[in-house]
Amino acid sequence: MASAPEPISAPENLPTVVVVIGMAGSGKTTFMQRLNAHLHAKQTPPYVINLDPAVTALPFTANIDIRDTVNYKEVMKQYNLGPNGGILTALNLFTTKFDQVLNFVAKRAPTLKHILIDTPGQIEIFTWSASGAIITDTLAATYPTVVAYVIDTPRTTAPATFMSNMLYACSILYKTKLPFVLVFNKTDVVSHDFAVRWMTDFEEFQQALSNDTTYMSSLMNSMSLVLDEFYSHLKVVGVSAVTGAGIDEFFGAVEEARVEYETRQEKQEAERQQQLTRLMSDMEVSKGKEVSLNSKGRVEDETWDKEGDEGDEQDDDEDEDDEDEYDDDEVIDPGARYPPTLRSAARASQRNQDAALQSFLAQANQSSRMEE
Ligand SMILES: Nc1nc2c(ncn2[C@@H]2O[C@H](COP(=O)(O)OP(=O)(O)O)[C@@H](O)[C@H]2O)c(=O)[nH]1
Ligand SMILES: [Mg+2]
Repeated sequence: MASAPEPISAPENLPTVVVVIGMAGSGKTTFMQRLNAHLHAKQTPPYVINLDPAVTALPFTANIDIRDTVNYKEVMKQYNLGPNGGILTALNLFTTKFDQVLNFVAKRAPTLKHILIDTPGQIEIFTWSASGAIITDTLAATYPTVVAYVIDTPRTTAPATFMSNMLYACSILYKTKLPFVLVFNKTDVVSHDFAVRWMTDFEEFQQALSNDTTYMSSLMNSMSLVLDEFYSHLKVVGVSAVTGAGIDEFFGAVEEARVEYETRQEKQEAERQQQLTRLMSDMEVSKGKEVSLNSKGRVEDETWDKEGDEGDEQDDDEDEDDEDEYDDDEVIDPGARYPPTLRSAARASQRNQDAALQSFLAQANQSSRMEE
């Protein structure tokens, strides 16, 4: 049986994982090659993982290649599947061994700055499969992980294509919940300036839409309002995987995204600690006795007297504010024997009983007077 990954060094020494995702043909693999070459030139070679079982020739050397483990064409034959089913099944089979991949990575992690991951050509095979989620989640549980969403800039110049690409990116952001860098690739063909303008200036996008007279344009009009919020969480860079333009900016954005990941982790850790402290203090308060919780899940009041023989002075004082109708002069508080959450109901019930008793006594008095 495979063993769990070995513990790794301090968090600040952990390498950043960059998961490269994007539509088929957007240039993920070429971009990977460019990143790999760039990091080699900087004397900080990355650890490279290829998760695309259908790529025929990889332009870089991968440390781990899915094709060494599964042959997707064999998978197609064996399970009688088409190409997409074959790729998906190959990825699923590979994921069953992903703990071993994590072990390999963990051994090398102390000497690394980056781990680069190329994903299958067809985006949905990675983003909408259980395997894709398992792979990103297990990596993100240990390493600072960033998604690089690669966009084919020359094919995104039409407002409708731009919008659908952004919606797809948005769905991946919410699915992975990881820091996100939008990479406008192929800027050697078309500059990504138009995209930046559309993302920062709502009116400019509206202007571009006004040339589109189809029924789609009104839908996109409202969608662009929704996406405004999404754009504010993004880091955008324009690159050319072929010429190498913008790669430094890309690594700058990855660093920012790493900081974002760490801040989020610290916040989550602080929340976990807070909950634990609260739990410990609640356990200390109750000492194994039954306690009542308020709507925030906190122990309501540790001093309530379960037996109710003697009402707790201080306790009653505290309750005065929220019991404005209640008569403070009464000697015995009917609510005192109940846990705080039930007190006002108990008091109301007692008041009803008192009123019924009063009216019964009044009637009895009247009838006895009549008899006299
Ligand atoms: N002009 C130009 N072409 C690119 C660039 N990046 C990738 N390509 C081309 O886009 C096509 C698809 O690239 P590939 O990396 O296989 O895309 P993938 O399916 O996302 O992995 C190839 O023909 C690449 O040569 C770029 O920056 N500029
Ligand atoms: Mg590829």
